[in-house]
Amino acid sequence: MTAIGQAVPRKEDARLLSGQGSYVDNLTATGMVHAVIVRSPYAHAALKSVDVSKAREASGVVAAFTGADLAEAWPGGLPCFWPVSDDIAMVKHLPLATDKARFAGDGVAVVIAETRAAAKDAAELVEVEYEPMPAVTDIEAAIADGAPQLHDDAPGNKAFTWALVTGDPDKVFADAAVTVKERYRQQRLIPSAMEPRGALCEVNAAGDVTITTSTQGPHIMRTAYTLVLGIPEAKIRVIAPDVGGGFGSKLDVYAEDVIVIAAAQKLGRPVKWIEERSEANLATIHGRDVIQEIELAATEEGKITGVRVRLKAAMGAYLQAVTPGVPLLGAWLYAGCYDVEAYDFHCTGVFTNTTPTDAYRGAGRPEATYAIERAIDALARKVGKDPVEIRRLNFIDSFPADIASGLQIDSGDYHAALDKGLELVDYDAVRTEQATRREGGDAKQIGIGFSTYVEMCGLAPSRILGALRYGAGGWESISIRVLPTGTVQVMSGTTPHGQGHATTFSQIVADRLGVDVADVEFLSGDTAVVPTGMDTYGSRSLPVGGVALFHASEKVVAKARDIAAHQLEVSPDDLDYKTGRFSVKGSPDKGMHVKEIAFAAWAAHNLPDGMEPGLEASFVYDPPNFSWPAGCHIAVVEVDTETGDTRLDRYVAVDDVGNVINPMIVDGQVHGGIAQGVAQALWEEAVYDENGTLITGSLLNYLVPSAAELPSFDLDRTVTPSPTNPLGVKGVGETGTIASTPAVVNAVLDALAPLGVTDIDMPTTPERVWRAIEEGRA
Ligand code: MCN
Repeated sequence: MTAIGQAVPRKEDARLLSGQGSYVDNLTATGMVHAVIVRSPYAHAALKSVDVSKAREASGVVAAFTGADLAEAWPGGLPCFWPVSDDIAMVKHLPLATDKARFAGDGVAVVIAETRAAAKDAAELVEVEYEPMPAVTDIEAAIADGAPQLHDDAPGNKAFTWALVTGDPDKVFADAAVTVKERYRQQRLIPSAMEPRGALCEVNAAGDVTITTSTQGPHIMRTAYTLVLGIPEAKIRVIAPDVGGGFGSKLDVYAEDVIVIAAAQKLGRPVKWIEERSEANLATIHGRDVIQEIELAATEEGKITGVRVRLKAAMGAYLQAVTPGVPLLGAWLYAGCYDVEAYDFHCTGVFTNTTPTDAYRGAGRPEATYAIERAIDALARKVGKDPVEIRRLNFIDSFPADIASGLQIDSGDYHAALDKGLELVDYDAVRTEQATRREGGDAKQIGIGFSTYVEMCGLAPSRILGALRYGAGGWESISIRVLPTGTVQVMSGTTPHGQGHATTFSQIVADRLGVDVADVEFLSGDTAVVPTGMDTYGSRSLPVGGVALFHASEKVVAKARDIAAHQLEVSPDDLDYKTGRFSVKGSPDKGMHVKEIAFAAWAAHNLPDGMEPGLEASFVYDPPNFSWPAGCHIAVVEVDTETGDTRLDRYVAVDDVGNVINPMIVDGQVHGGIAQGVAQALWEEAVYDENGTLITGSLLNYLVPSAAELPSFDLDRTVTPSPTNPLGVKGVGETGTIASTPAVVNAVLDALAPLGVTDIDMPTTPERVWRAIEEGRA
């Protein structure tokens, strides 16, 4: 039985589910002290003075530092790796502010004490003289005349402009029989990983720095810490222990990590910082916060010919690691899975007095998918077509497909996914039930909404990243070593934070080398064990790292073939290979298993002349293209038209992620993704008051759904293997989040259609639904 494609139970679960995980806050070190950050309560305020002298004298306090005290440690401040355009304002971002605070939560001092409680108490004694300034949290207000200015070197709060234009959009729009123009607001979201961030830094007498941090990117962090703090890369070890979720938010180079390193260097003692939940809401990056204008040009029947998009994207107060690049990750997808001639995308990045934004699950692609999937429904209404019919009319249906925005989709079958979705949801029955309720004038109306999405993941071909000015490559590196007894070590550059890599990567090796999944040891997340890698984001681990693993396995098989041929005294070409065993062609009983070959390679008693002992190989894989998952998501909602209360009744998802390594893990990824996308549609929203204070500062007022709020999902798949990699796989980590949000909002609007409602902002809270109904009736 081949290991690939099996629902192998997750190897990591016995340990994690029995509470034996080891997260940063479980760790301790001899002589360890605790850091607490003093944060600005003001969204915008000049720092007249920061006085830590009283805090320094408090009981249990070891040290207290202002930004000025540590300024020499980080001369250039925190990095942004994605200067997307010539006009970008690469504003300085210091780990501890010295001139002014630019968002509520900006750090201004750090207090370090023997216990966390003592540090927290002493933090209250830090005296900061703030001169509050007017703050601006709204994107359009920030670029209006007379708005408060965040940075001297970003006039008008403009961070950058960026455009992608193909074909002749002006002509296409001038010639269009029909156009629709819509405006959407992507609300601000808080990533809310189960484990908040945390870091523990130890520095030994030789100046070697070991930082254990809750990160998705230990390798990127090591390079970043070198760039920020000037410590040679060879003297920094970064360990990502068990990491309790990230959703993109743990990919950043955060102030607190840099602060604990600088403090540990100064004090010669291990320093730990653990984020509280309310701090996580304030100081870990936020997602989305974009205003979208989308215009479609179409024929009378509704065949789309052109797409025009104008985006205004909030950066927040500073540029974090890839903040300006997030809109670009969606820039190619505003025509969705539809065949169009002309494309016109413009984006403006805007600074506001808010927590910096950055990549949050889907990063740019949920925004694009939301805009096109809502706009195509608007077009369907205008030309009088059913949402299913209009999608079919516009689907790209020949692959590989060169799309209007300039890239190439590897493979797909969009009709097949839609067909399956319609069957699963029983479309006709839902429409019949809807008609009955509408005719009966029921208070509770139902709506059905579609999202036929395509996304680009598996980040990314390095030369495309280079063309887009991203600061790093998109390759992935992996090594495998077959130990003398035949167990296999995998040293992976990508590191999991909930995705089950230990299991799926073991399946890939087990399949190629004919060993048990249990015989594979998966190592990752420690730069001393795995020195190179590009880490985990953009649903890349399988389509980039997993493919590197496949190629490394092939190298091992090739070497094993040479050893087997030598020992069996035949030519390598005279050997057949099947799941771990070489056999002599025509004499199947005569053969050797990879396990025996591993021992022979280790003992090295009888190897071909000049061959290196050992059975191991490395591979660095740079993908030739993104991978392009697609599918059809369908939501059925029930809306109480008297109260505005909306309930998600049913959810059908048919995804195509190419070949699947582990269907259970893939389903789990889709489940989590859908939950997050539905949450954006129905519940989650980060809200600031007019002074820039975050009102949704805790989980009491920021509604992250639990299983109880969600129905059981009906999942299915279609499979069009990716032709660009030998495993035929595409990523799955973000598909659910990318697809689900517009399906739900389209369903809400479908339910309200007879009441004259054609637009609603997210989240579609009962109040918003009720108001939309009132306005529709007016
Ligand atoms: N897989 C598979 N067959 C496929 C595709 C994937 O078996 N055709 C498996 C992979 O081998 C891997 C998992 O599914 O075990 C996810 O793979 P992939 O799509 O490559 O995504 P990554 O591992 O690179 O994970 C990143 C992705 C992103 S970008 C976010 S955000 C996200 C996500 O994963 N954050 C998560 N899923 C998350 N899941 C958890 N529990 N926590 C998070 O923070």
